[in-house]
Amino acid sequence: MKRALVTGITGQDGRHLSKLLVENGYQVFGLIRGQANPKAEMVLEENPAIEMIDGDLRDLSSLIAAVEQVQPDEVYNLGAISFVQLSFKQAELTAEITGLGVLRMIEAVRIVGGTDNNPIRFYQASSSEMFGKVRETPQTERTPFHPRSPYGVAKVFGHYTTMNYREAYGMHASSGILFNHEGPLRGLEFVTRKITNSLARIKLGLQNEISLGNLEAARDWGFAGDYVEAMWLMLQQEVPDDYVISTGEIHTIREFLDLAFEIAGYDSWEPYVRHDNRFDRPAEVDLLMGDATKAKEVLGWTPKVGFRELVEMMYESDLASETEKMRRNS
Ligand code: NAP
Ligand code: G4F
Repeated sequence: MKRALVTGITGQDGRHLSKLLVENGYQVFGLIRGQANPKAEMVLEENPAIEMIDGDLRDLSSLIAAVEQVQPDEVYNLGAISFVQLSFKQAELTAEITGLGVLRMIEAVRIVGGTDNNPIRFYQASSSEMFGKVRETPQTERTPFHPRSPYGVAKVFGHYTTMNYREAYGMHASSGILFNHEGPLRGLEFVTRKITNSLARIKLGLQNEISLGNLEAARDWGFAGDYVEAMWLMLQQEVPDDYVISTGEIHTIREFLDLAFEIAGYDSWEPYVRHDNRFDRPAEVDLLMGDATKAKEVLGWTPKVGFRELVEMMYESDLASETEKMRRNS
């Protein structure tokens, strides 16, 4: 039975990935930070086979202890401050966790090492935010980086650290440069889930409007369940490498609103959406669009869920959960 250690197991991707790994016959260990982290229980309810290990990406000794205890075949480093807007307000903490956290995690893997025949394989959750003010469209593994937020800067550090450990120590370390991926497990702070959840609440008469920032930004949105398969495939390759994971299709926030409100049975979203400059960013990423040709050719990976299906899935899930909450409260 293969053993995997997953940081960020309580996040969107951690929940999808741990499900996939358990289905693939792995024993899964999740790194959990803090005292009595309430999200750990939620993950265990979903997936009782997971074992939780204490550790924090700010604390190298806890990471070494976790790797020593688990003796993993594979480590997936998903833990991060991942919300771009928060990274402007907590830039130092973002550098500490999203940036230096990668160095600590991969250093723990290097120190513990695994056996010569079976070295520990490492996955780093890199991001399309590294492309920022994009130099070309679509973006590939060779597109230069130009990050636009403390989060993007920290991810560039983590990306180059992973590459450096691969080159310097011959480690099996790969980075997935993942474009935005969403789904019902997405945090409510991200724009897609904020829209589908607010829309469900509007439909049920629980809220009147949605406050949003810049509606002109365009993103290449895929389904998180598809993207974690790519993470796993990267670590099954003989040779470690970096891969762009994306759909190649872009939509603006405006287009996301068009489709979501149409699915919910409204003629127009305009009466329900208000601009609030608290959601504008000091520096914006206007457009991200990935070219995942390499992932298709080498990993055999392609996304399965399309844009309409994704928006429908998120809206239907929010409508069901908000209806259930209403029923419980009445
Ligand atoms: P997410 O839902 O925000 O989850 C972040 C996870 O990081 C949570 O489990 C959180 O744990 C953990 N974490 C935060 N600080 C930590 C610390 N000090 N030590 C250990 N763990 C810590 O993020 P996601 O959407 O699943 O994304 C997973 C990874 O992929 C992140 O690195 C993100 O930056 C990257 N990424 C995401 C996307 C995307 O579109 N989703 C695209 C590209 C890259 P707590 O429960 O304790 O808070
Ligand atoms: O949903 P977002 O917050 O995602 P963003 O900034 O693209 O970052 C996500 O994807 C990255 C991959 O490219 C990940 F690395 C990162 O961890 C995260 O998962 O914002 C998307 C767009 C932005 O242009 C933002 O300005 O939506 C715009 N937006 C407009 N109004 C808003 C809002 N974003 C949020 N979160 N909330 C709003 O009210």
